[in-house]
Amino acid sequence: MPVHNSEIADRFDRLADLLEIEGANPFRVRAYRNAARTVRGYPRSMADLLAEDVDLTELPDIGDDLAEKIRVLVASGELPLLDEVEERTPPALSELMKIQGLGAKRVKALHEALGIDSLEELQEAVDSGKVQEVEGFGEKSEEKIRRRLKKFSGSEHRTKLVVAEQIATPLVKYLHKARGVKDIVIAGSYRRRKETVGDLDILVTAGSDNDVMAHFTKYDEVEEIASQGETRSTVYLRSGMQVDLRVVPQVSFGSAQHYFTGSRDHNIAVRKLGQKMGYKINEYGVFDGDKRIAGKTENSVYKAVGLPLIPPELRENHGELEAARDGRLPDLVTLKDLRGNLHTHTDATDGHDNLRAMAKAAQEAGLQYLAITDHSKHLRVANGLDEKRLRKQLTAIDQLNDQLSGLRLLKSIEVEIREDGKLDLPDSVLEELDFTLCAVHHKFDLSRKKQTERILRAMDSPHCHILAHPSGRLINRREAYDIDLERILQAAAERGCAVELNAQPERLDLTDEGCRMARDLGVKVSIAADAHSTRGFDNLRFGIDQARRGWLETDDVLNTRSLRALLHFFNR
Ligand code: DGT
Ligand code: CA
Ligand code: CA
Repeated sequence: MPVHNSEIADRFDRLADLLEIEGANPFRVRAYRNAARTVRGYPRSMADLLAEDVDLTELPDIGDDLAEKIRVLVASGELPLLDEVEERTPPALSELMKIQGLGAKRVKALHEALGIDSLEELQEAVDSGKVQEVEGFGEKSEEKIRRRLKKFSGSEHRTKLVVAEQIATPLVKYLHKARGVKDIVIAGSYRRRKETVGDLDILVTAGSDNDVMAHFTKYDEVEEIASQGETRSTVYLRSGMQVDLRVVPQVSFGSAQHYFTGSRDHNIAVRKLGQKMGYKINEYGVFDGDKRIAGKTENSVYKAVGLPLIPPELRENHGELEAARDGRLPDLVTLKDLRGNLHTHTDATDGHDNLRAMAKAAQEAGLQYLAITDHSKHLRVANGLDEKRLRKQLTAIDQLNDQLSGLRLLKSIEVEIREDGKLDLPDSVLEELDFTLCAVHHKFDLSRKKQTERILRAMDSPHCHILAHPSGRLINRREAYDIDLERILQAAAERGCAVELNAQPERLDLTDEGCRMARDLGVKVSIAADAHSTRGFDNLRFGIDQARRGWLETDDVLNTRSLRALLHFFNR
């Protein structure tokens, strides 16, 4: 039974949590967390790589010891060190650490003072006001924990799209082997390319003599069969993911796709439109009385209600029906439209590969320009560049540009925005760059007012061309810092500053709504891989998904421009 990347990553994260509670060496803790991140985000499964004899130490953050642990995990499903550490830690403490802001120390303090061992007990303690009486906690921190507990219970069971893909892809491949299968579509939020999905909704068409359901429930990864019927079954996989599978008749395939892609609100709005025309619309078809007038294709469903096909990413009932009716549907940006990438790290800071390797990978990804944006000096953990090291890199870029054809390297830096809004490097060196990418990586807990002003001040600098990952959130892991995004985007529009849609699948920052706000305010968006290795350019497709959910067209996206037009934009 193959072990999923997400399972391996979860074990490493858990090990890191437990070690942290024990007060282990922080570098050791961080090593496991970094490894977890690498494995979780990796586009291919560790099991496949090992089967192909790939040396895992070539992956970022994976040394000999971790490579060996992964090998044992894949071979046996065991991580013996984790078992050892589990045995000596009080149970359920690591569960508590998933509440943001409750690090190992505070979990330990709550455990020792109140005997809290579980989320339920923590909730009770918060409800009865006991937490604020513990030394080191107060009314404010109790309130914070209360809010986070609430959020936590909501986000816990949603899976990041990239992880859902890793789970869905082999399943679909397996389903294709069932007898009599014709088409397979993953519908639901997955098809709408939402940043997280609650469960997978799979639709299959098949001949009458098929064994789809029996085949499905026999899948290796199935942990529990919640229900099994002739046309519908629900299972839970070992990853925890729920999968609903339906076998639908060919004549209804379009209607089923439409219905199960959702969203629910979009469906209801389409059904109302149909009702006005005297039609009944459901997952089996569009009916005029008893007569089925559409349903074989999705196109036929929309056509029946007088609309063009609406792309799945827009189906949230956020104005897409009106836009379709008025012929104003956006011509959504596609991956092919991207000509370059404006956020890249090399091994000069926290990237894994050198300048030349990154350039080569960008060429292979079909890009025409690539901006090198290593970190600046304030970010010591990432070995940020000071003026001297940056200048050295600029010379290296000049030299490499002389040798390259078809790709132009752009000089830039991901410069830290300090707490007071000043940029982390002097103007004299920023002036030498093609453009500057500005970012917040510390002091996340400023008040909304202060945080917003900090960023506005940074944007006052003539050197702030793009604001990187504007909210700082990490999906399911770290909340956005508190900012007035609308005000920031308005200021960006006034100053001709662009904002980034960071395409790392755990960031996707701007959100879909943020993209739409940027578009409405006329702010250009840079869809950026934030590549930390040669494989990082694959992130761009997740950025495109999110951008499409945010209604972005080619012209709204900065890095669809030709090099010339791009440089012109930076010379505003
Ligand atoms: P998720 O799984 O929470 O990420 O979100 P969805 O959109 O995949 O929702 P899910 O799995 O509950 O249902 C899949 C689709 O089925 C949903 O997008 C629309 C359709 N659907 C489910 N329940 C209803 C309903 O009560 N009315 C209508 N019209 N459609 C529904
Ligand atoms: Ca779903
Ligand atoms: Ca479902």
